[in-house]
Amino acid sequence: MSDAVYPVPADFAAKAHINAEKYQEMYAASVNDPEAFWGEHGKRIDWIEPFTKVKDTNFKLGEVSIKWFEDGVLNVAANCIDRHLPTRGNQTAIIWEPDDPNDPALHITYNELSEKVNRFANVLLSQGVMRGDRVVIYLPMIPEAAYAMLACARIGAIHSIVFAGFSPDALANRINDSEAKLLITADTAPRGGRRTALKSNADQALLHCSDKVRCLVVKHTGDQTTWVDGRDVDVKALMETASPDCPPRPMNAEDPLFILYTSGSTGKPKGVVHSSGGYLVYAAMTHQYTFDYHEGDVYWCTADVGWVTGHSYIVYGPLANGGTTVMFEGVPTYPDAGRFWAVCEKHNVNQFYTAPTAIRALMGQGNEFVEKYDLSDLKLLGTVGEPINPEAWNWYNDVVGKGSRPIVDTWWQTETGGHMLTPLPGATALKPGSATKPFFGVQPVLLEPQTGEEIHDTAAEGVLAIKDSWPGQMRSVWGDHERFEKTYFADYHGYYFSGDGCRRDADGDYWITGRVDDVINVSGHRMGTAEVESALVAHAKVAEAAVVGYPHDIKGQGIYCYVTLMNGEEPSEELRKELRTWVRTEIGPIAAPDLIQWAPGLPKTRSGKIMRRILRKIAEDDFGALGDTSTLADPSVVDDLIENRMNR
Ligand code: 6R9
Repeated sequence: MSDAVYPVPADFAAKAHINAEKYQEMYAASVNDPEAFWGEHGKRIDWIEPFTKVKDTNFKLGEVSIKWFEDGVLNVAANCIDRHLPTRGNQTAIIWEPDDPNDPALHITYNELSEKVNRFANVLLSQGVMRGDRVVIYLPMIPEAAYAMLACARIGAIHSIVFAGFSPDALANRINDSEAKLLITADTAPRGGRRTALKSNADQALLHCSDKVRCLVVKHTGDQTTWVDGRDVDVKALMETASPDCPPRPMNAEDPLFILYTSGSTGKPKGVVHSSGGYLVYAAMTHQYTFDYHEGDVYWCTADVGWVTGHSYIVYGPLANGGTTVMFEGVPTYPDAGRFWAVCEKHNVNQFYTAPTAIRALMGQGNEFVEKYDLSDLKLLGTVGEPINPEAWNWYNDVVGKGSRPIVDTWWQTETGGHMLTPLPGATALKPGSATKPFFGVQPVLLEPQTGEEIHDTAAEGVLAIKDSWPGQMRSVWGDHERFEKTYFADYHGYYFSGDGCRRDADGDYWITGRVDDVINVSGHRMGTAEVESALVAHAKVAEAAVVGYPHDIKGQGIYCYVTLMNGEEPSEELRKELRTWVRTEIGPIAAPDLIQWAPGLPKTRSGKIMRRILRKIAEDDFGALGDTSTLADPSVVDDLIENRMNR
């Protein structure tokens, strides 16, 4: 924790959309009269039929229902493209920076984006994709990913992006859960000089899906792939002959725009459903105000479109605002640890948004990688995905920002659609490690974890919940509204429960302390420990497994696995490697265990529940504070685990 406070630079405040006074005034208006506030701000996007109702939301368990602008009619793609054409058709919409810095970058204008998206949309129609159909997108960071998203939005299809780092199994599960009609993938995906065989992953996944699922393939690298006639379709070839004109389909505000699967505390990822109208209003408004985005700025978010950050802050928010957004195919350390800064210099980036894990990794490589480049166009820096430790914040501030660029630490979730707690750079004093204050319309509360009572003292700690709805909120879990209610509205009645713990200081600034459920955050990626456990126990030699997070210098949290082997199986280094590879192929490389401890037994209560609290403490090498172990069935198990712990 750090006590430093960085006031808003006066010159920044003078030019910013929102200064301190305006924040106070608008925030008060947003919570005192949400109808009036959002009725006004809902007009920031174009409506084919204007809405007459603003808000109809209910957090009561059993009746949870969230609707914004419900009788409004719009098209999201038209908002991100068509409405900009008369004034900025020749302005760059997307700057695409390839993995290999020697390959040319692309500058895609709004006119060009329009043509590509229209053609892509016509290809989707020609494949029989209709309004409301699900389309799974399994693409790397190439312009076609944005074209595919916007093409779906144009015809009213619901996209579901699966991160290109996920395994064939994970992909198949998501195709099946959403009952998708179509999969869009690419031949191979270059990243950091290596190539991932995406199409071959897709082939494997499709073995487990209905044979009606078609596969559109973007020939990106031209690498050889298998080809199934009648199922596989060359998108680029079809786009060439498709009409460049596809009228945007009028959609209701509450029609789903996309599904995005995310990890929770139980085994199966949830399909988070986002709306068209409320989501777009919220993504656009947060993008403009949090990053203080101005006409003509070049903005870069380094996330992948496979995560929610890529949805809201590479594609929908920036394009709805008529901005210029950078899309980067590569990784921060290829060809060397200066790549981010080389790209910032090359494209004159004004706002730069990344994850703490990337900052920590680059910080260890030395300042010369940053200092080589001219970063004078940078006006603002941002972070997202996990708490940022003060060392990383200070390095980001001093070395990258030269001590003069505000850093916005944005707390939000797949479920929230957009920023919830964040400084507004012209309005909010910064504190390293704090996401500071709520965005307009967001009413955070701290609840007593046991009783669920709202804590009214300013300085306090509790679980973070949100009172009342905001337009970007998720609407449901795909195909399972009951699970939506149970996950977010059952533990604490009348609130949206975030799953995060949080502290509020005497100034009313919020500090996220991390998840309070069985979700871990590895390099800013959310993972349910239960998912890793079910992958492990699916291995023939594993009898039982328990997975927890532990502090990791670069990743924030690492994956610590306690594994009990089947009778007769012998632990070995080889088996450790085998299990690691196993989990990688079951879920994907991001889920690969960091540490595997052989556990002859796991600490359990007499009723057979694994006591994760204890396992967490051992993994944190903090076993002096194990707390109450009196309910353990066999306390001697714990001594053995401590004795053989991996993280000392
Ligand atoms: C956008 C995104 C959400 C979880 C969230 C929290 C953690 C995100 C954070 C942060 C501290 C921040 N988180 N931003 N923790 N400070 N600025 O990351 O969505 O992948 O759904 O993860 O990430 O624990 O609950 P998602």
